[in-house]
Amino acid sequence: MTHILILNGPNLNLLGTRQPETYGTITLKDIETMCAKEAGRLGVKLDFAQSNHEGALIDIIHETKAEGIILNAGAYTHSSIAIMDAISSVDKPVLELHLSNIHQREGFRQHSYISKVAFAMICGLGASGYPLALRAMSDHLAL
Ligand code: CA2
Repeated sequence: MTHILILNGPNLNLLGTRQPETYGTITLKDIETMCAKEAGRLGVKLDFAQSNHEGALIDIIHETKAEGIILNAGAYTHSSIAIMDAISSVDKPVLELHLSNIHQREGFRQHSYISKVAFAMICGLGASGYPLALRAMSDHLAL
């Protein structure tokens, strides 16, 4: 069975509780539930994780048994050469995901280290981007 990890970075645990005008009212738990249903429809095994710590995210990337990783690295997207290097080190397809359209936001959000090592990127679709990313990764792994 295809095995996919959805990994979320810093502050995404706050989704649905603060700044609803930017990030919506759906919680990360709601997104996990949506993704679990989509995984069932697609017949894939899903791991869903979140950490506020750069090193913990890197450990998860190193240790996951998943064949593909969907990564919303949060603000580390724009700063973390270490996470970019971790992705390069594991030789697994990574799909970069963002709730917001980072290209319409502040200049410092418009550069992504993750894009350098991801095969694709979905952004600007809010929570709907998560099940879409799962479908896209499942299709990518089946190729
Ligand atoms: O749009 C995205 O998914 C981001 O990865 C979200 C990050 C941001 O730093 C990136 O530039 C784009 C921030 C996630 C913070 O989420 C919060 C949710 C509720 C309240 C406060 C922060």
